[in-house]
Amino acid sequence: MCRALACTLGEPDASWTAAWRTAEAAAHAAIDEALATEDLPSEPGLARIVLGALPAGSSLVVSSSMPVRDLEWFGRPGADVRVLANRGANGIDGVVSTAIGVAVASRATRAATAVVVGDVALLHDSTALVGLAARDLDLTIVVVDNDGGGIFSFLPQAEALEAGRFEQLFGTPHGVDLSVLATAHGLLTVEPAGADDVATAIAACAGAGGARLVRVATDRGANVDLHGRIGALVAERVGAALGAG
Ligand SMILES: Cc1ncc(C[n+]2csc(CCOP(=O)(O)OP(=O)(O)O)c2C)c(N)n1
Ligand SMILES: [Mg+2]
Repeated sequence: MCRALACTLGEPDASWTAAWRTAEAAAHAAIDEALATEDLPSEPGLARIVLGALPAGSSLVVSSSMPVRDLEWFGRPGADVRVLANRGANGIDGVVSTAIGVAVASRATRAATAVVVGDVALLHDSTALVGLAARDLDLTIVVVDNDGGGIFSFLPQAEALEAGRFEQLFGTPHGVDLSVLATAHGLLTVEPAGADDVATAIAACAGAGGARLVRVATDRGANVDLHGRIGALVAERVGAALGAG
C-alpha cells in the first residue's frame, strides 16, 4: 500500500519532511533542557536515558501504565535495543514474567534484558521473583517506585475527588519496601540517589549477569508537574523553531 501510495503521490515535499525534522530536533533539545535542572531521579529522566544505558543488542521490556508512555514520549532514539511490551490480560499483569521469558530466550546469545516496571505492576507479579536468583539469567528489573498508580494523577479524578478518597481508590499507596522484597528473593538491589546515578546504576547491572533490581524512587505529584513543564517547553520551542523556519 505504501509503495502504491508513493507511486501515486510522487516525490515527497522536502519542506514538509524538513519541518518535521526541525520540530523533532527542537523537541529533543527542549526535553534535555527541562531535565537538566532535575537533581532527583524522575520518570521522564529515566525514560530518557534507559535505552542508552543498556549494552548494544539488549532487550528492554516496558510495562503498561506510565513506563511505556514515558519511553514513547521521552526516550532518546537511536540505541541498538529491542523494545518489547506485553499488555497481558488486562495491562499491568505478568510484566516481570514477560521479562523473565525474554531473558530466557536471550540466554543463548548472552544478550542482556531489562524491564522498566511500575511498583504496582511489580507487586502484581511478585511471585515471578520466586526462584529467579538461582536461574542463569541476565535480567535488570528497573522499578519506578512512586508508591502507587501514578498514571491516575494525570486523570480528571485527581482533581475531582477529595485527596484521601483519591488515594484510597486510585493512588493506592502500598508502602511495600521493594528493595527488601527483592533482597528477600536473593536479588542484588541498588537505589540511585540522584538523577545522574540512574544511568550508572542501570549500566552497572545490565550485562553483569544475574538478576538485579534498580529501584528508582519518584513522587506522583512532582511527576505530573514535571510532565507539564516538559510539555510546555516542548510546545514553546517547537512553535518557535517552526515559526522561525
Ligand atoms: C491486571 C490489571 N489490574 C489493574 C489495572 C488498572 N491499572 C492500570 S494502570 C494501574 C496502576 C499501575 O501502577 P504502576 O505499575 O505503579 O505504574 P504507574 O501508574 O505508577 O506508572 C492500574 C491499577 C490493569 N490495567 N491491569
Ligand atoms: Mg507506580
